[in-house]
Amino acid sequence: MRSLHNWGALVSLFATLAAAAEQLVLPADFTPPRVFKQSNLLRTIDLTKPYAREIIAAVVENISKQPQNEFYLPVDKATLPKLSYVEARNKKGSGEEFVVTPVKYNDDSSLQYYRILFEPDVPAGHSITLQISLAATDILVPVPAQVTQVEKQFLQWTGNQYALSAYTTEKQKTKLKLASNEVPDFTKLEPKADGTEDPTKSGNQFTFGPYSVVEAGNAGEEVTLRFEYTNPVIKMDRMERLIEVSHWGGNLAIEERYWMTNNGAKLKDQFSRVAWAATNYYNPPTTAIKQLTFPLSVGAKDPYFTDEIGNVSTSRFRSNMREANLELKPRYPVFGGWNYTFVTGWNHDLRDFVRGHKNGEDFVLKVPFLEGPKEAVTYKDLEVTIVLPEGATNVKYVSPIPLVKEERYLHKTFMDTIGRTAVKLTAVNVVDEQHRKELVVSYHLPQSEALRKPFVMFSALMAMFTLSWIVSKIDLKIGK
Ligand SMILES: *[C@@H]1O[C@H](CO)[C@@H](O)[C@H](O)[C@H]1NC(C)=O
Ligand SMILES: *[C@@H]1O[C@H](CO)[C@@H](O)[C@H](O)[C@H]1NC(C)=O
Ligand SMILES: CC(=O)N[C@H]1CO[C@H](CO)[C@@H](O)[C@@H]1O
Repeated sequence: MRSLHNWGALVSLFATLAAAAEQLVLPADFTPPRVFKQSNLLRTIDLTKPYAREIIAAVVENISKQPQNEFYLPVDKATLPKLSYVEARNKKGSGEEFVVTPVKYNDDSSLQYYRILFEPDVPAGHSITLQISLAATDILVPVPAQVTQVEKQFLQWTGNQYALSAYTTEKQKTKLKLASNEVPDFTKLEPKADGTEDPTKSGNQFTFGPYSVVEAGNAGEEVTLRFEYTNPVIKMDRMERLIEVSHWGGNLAIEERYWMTNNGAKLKDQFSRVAWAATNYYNPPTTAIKQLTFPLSVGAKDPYFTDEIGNVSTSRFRSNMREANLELKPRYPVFGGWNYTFVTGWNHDLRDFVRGHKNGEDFVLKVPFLEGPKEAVTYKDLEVTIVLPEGATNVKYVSPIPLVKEERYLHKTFMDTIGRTAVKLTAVNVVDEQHRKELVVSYHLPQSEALRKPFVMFSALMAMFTLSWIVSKIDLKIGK
């Protein structure tokens, strides 16, 4: 096992993370102080995948007399449970990430807040270019809700004319990028002051605005767009990923359990195998889930794919020095409203993922938090469990995505004596953009523990041997 040299950097990383994870509680009557104004704001909403990705770039000016570092982002209460992540960074200069913390204040308020902490402070009279990125799942609704096997599928987005803000915005516009050019319905607002229409359309892009001064808290009118979506809306209602570390076997085993659903327009009428076979011939785009391709880490081996019925033989695995692609074909095309549950798994050499300190007792595991298919997909409930060897202590981790829960327990399997140290991490509303982000886990494994498994195996073998020797010495013959 190769050793890790920058151990100090790792230790300080864990310390910083613990500090950032604290929660922010504010009084129930909290309103963000009006210490900033936004002189220019551009909101870009990307609807090319079955979830919404929003980027807000704004020039934020400190209009108070003191340096300021707390910026508040309002979020609709209804959107809150659908949010996947909220990130913020300084778009100019070094581009550093700011710490973003959800605010706990008044559950009844229709607006909730995230606090973005500027580091360093913004001096009075100065401005910064703030970039906020966020994603939300379950925002796009199929309209109509049901289509036949051969009809087109349309998704509808509903949102606000203006970007929601806790500060006055002097100038702003919103750009939407849709999954296709075919947009049968969209909200037409009053023409702008210069008589041009609002929104303006160019291919699959729509632009609302530009608008002049909008006061804090004014979201404008509700706007909707309905556009064709030619791909399936793949949603994992639940996914459980098990990462098992075995020092003794030098193996990293990964197993994933999926509860998949197609959240697109539901299939109207009976499924026609004849019509399906006919379309299969020229292979047009379909809103049914026909295949998932998992780009695994290089070196993946021994893959398997099973469902309720058993092995699924229509999978393909192509692996070489540069890539390892696992193609899984469900037993049937998964149409809108249909479910499919399956299990897949594979192995890796442990040395590709674990590094040891030169003392031989401290280790760091670096592994993707989740891998998942290359198709656009969202995960409602995601559970990642890391099972470490027996006797592993002082387990610390850095998660690349926000978590809602952490559990630690002992996982017992065959030939284990005290049970293996396991950590179960739960996240919600995870989106495919978060695939392959790395989870870092550090742990202590005394050398005496490394010998536990072989010792247990050896003792068991010895006991069996002794027993059979004793048995062979007993004279079982009847009479002489
Ligand atoms: C499933 O496939 C694996 C490997 O291809 C094989 O070892 C196993 O026996 C199969 N199981 C069943 C139930 O067919
Ligand atoms: C699919 O799964 C969801 C969530 O687990 C469930 O609510 C729904 O009833 C299932 N649909 C079918 C057709 O089995
Ligand atoms: C005290 C102070 O300098 N306030 C300034 C904050 O920023 C705004 C906008 O740049 C200025 O107009 C204020 O004078």
